[in-house]
Amino acid sequence: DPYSTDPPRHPALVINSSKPFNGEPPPALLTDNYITPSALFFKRNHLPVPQIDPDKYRLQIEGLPGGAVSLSLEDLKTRFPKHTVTATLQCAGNRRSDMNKVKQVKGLNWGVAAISNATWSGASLRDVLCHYGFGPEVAAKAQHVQFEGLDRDVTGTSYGASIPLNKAVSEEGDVLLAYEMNGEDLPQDHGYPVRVVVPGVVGARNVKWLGKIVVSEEESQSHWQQNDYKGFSPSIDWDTVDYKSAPAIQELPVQSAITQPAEGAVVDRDMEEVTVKGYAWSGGGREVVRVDVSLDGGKTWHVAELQSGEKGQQPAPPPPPGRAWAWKLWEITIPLPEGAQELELVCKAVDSSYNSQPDSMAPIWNLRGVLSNAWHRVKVNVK
Ligand code: MTE
Ligand code: MO
Repeated sequence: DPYSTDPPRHPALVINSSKPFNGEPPPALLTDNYITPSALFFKRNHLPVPQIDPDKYRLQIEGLPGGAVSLSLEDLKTRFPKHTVTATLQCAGNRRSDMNKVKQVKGLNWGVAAISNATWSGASLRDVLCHYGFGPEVAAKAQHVQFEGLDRDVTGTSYGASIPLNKAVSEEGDVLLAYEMNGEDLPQDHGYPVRVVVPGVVGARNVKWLGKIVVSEEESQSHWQQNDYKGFSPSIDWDTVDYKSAPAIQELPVQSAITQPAEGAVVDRDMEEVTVKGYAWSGGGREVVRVDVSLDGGKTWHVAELQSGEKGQQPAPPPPPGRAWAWKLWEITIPLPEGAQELELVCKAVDSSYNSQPDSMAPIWNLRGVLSNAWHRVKVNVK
């Protein structure tokens, strides 16, 4: 069993698949912390977790003028300054279960918690590439930076993905070769000893157990770059889909979800009010500027209070424009409408480009169930 050496996991995780391991925290736990504890951070593995000896670990870099480079973990830690970034990771399939309710899609049936927020530290990818010869001549030719993981399937193929070169080398891109998560060595499930953190970009490009970086004219040819993680029209089915016709997902659209109360929960009428909590985030460094919450299915709205730090602590300083990589938690307490027996709670977020979420899933339905970001709706009973 290639999974027998997988690490132990937190028992609270809701398991979507155990081999490979895919799990998410219960929604109410997710928003208890601004920085998700690593043990509760959602885990999305396509393959067995590789066992990597840190003393033997090498990171190969190809496609730079000086020829191939091979770095040890020690090299990465000592030759380059350590940068720290707080960034939210979201799987392309987060909230797939809501899309599944419209019509069956293919993929893991994620709830609302295939998203988490952590503080990552490591070398800046830009620093490393520039140190080994990245410059205008390379930029004139290359357009992508490919990443290969050290996890392999039975045929020996490893997980792979790529990002646009601009994102990789821009000073404002904040892409990390991370060796720490929340102030500790990366946990095994999250890519020990090194993973790429591409803030603002879909989880799938944040390659774990990083073995190789290739600066190239082409995108990664991996299955996960070419034939997965792309969006299509609702009318496209498995007979008509042409994966070449759509671009690989990079930046994600604006997203929000309610984490409390849960679907079907009972709200006590005597309390005379209800508290609703959740998270909101947008891709590409666009900051969430507002979250609207409704108790009546979207007829009337209330503006939630946004939180960007642990509760009761000093909020994080506002990020520079275009570099809002971390989510916002939000909360609001609203008086119960008189006589209401059932409430349809709804949330929707607005980002700094004034993008907002679509009101329903059907028009954004796609066969793989990705980019599932319609208004989140939760029904509760008042008793
Ligand atoms: N990297 C490798 N090497 N193997 C993987 O299976 N899964 C990707 C990405 N990087 C994956 C990977 C996907 S689809 C997501 S959503 C994120 O890792 C999940 O990261 P996490 O497990 O740290 O939450
Ligand atoms: Mo993912």
